[in-house]
Amino acid sequence: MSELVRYALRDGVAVVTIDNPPVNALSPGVPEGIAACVRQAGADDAVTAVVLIGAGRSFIAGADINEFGKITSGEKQRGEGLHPLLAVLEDSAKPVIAAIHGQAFGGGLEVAMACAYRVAVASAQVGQPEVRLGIIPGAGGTQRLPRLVGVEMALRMCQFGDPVKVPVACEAGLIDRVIDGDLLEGAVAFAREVACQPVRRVRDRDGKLGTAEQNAPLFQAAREAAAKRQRGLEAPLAAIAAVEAATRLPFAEGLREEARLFEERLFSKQSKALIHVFFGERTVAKIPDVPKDTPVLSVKQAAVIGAGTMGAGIAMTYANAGIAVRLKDATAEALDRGMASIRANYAASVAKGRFSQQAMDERLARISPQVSYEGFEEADIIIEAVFEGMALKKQVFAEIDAVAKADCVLATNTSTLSIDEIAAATGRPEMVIGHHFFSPANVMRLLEIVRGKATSKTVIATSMALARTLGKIGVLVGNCRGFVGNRMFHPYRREAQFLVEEGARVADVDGAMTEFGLAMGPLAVGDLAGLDVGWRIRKEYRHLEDPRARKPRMEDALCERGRYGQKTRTGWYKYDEQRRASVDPDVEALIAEVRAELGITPREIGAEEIRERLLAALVNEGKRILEEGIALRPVDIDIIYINGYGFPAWRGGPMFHAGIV
Ligand code: T1G
Repeated sequence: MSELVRYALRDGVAVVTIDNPPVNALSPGVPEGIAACVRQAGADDAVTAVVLIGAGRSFIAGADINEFGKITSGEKQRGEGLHPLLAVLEDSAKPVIAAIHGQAFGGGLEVAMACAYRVAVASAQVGQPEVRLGIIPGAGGTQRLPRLVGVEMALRMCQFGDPVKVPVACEAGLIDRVIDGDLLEGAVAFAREVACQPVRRVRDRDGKLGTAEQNAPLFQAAREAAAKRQRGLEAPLAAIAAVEAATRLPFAEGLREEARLFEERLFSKQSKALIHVFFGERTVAKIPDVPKDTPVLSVKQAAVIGAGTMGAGIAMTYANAGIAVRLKDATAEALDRGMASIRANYAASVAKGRFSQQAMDERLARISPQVSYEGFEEADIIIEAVFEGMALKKQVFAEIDAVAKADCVLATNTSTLSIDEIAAATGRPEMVIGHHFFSPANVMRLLEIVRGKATSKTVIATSMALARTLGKIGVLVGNCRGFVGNRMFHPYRREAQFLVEEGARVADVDGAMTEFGLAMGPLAVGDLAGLDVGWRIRKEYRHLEDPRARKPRMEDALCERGRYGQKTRTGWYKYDEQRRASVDPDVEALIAEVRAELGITPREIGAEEIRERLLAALVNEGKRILEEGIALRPVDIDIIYINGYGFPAWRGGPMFHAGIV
């Protein structure tokens, strides 16, 4: 018995409690402790059955992910993994009942499936999320799951990794009973009920495996879905192959095939990258100079100024999180437009079945459109999302400074302007912070939280906690032009223009990056955002530019001809009514003109050079940002690029991909 796993007797039932906070991961000592307790129960005649339960908030969240790095670095051998424990559970003469609350994920579910029975509270979730780490279940999950729930559901669970709620899992045969009331009490009662009944090991149940004819279309469909929705990812295909092995091979051979596929994935670059991202998403919440116990302000009421695309999206974000939000704009017309876009957005979600009409009505009811500052004095946070001009932002901040209560967080959604300059328009710069949402604000997970020189630690801690409440990934960054994401995006998009001016085809520049795994190439992104946005800023800051620095010419030339991108149906590409892009001969002609003007003789430029130069532009700016302390760590930049700019998570982010960790 160890402090990680406790043993107790209750009405002739051995209760084995795993206590490895925070999530009862199967860290070294835990599997061994469980096995020792099950053996102890087996040797005790007074014991008729065993209940396995987690202390704290969860059953078992899976293998200890920290261990994988030690194995792949050669620091430790993988050994037999969980298989010795699974054998003890499965061969126990007395039935072992897994009692599940919170999560039974990965190895946690695999442990539970090696038990004779599984009971759970309705609020718990089960799943095999391994593919999200670039691996697959490695302890029999792909072999036992189809035997319990059938091939189709097992495939879906192993290929996509989504959690399943207990009532659904019970319906499918994965959970034997849903326990109402106290889980331990219910599990002990269930154990006494089944103590003397014969047990059929899951591995011996083949009734749900179906036949090759029945399964062939399922595997075909799974592979097609992987090609469409999981482009570039290797683990889903390995998960499909492992489940397929369960339908073709005897259990022991299927287990060996799973182990082979697991090993391949564990040592893959994609798994290292995805594990880097898993921990990275948690590391970014740790701010060295803002202690974990920094007081956090409560945010029950919000107010947004500006009902444009961003303001409306931000208001939806708060309403979706259950927070009442006032939405102010200067004119009723602007407000009506904003509210109309919110209603249309929600209606589209209801039409797609994302949520019910009632949920839409509840969210809408949380948004109060208005043209005055009425009620702003009650707001716990005010978010400014007006036109991206410093004069207007300063005016708005002076106004809210006059109405907001003392402990109201004053946030600006600016995407490039100085937080310090905006804060100076108020008498309380310590309450001012940047909350840079990414469009569409109600969809994109990233929230760049920009600290000003005077921003207080409480306002930072409140913002980080609020990001979680809003379902966002909050990344704290320093104040400079473009902060982190947009600042890096600038040289990246500039290099894309240089490549075209030197001879690369527009579609090849974008194609090289979509092939790399980005959702969109740099030029298509410019067309989407509007080339005129950058053009206006360049004209405003022309006087600050280094006259010696090489400047791209192409996007100015496009804008001078009114080719702003999708909004004008012409930009780098031309667009049809459905906004489908195609190469535009006029652009080709303009490119030739610009090359001639610049005295450039075009040359062939291949995908490798394109990728190398664009990624170098991104990473070199990232290095400067780290040197200046604008980003805390390389992983913060990776999380920003994955969640705000479509950088493929399975590449780990730009800095990880460049070997900078
Ligand atoms: N191993 C190690 N640490 C883990 C962990 C794990 N499996 N899961 C969470 N943590 C840490 C996390 O880094 C954080 O640390 C703290 O626990 C709280 O986590 C053999 C091979 C369970 C839904 O993929 O999905 O089993 O920041 O902030 O929001 O075939 O954690 O406090 O220092 O996420 O309440 C499969 C991963 C593993 C589940 C809880 N299992 N975890 O969410 O807390 S591979 C997973 C989660 C495997 C088998 C295979 C979530 C959660 P820190 P948290 P949460």
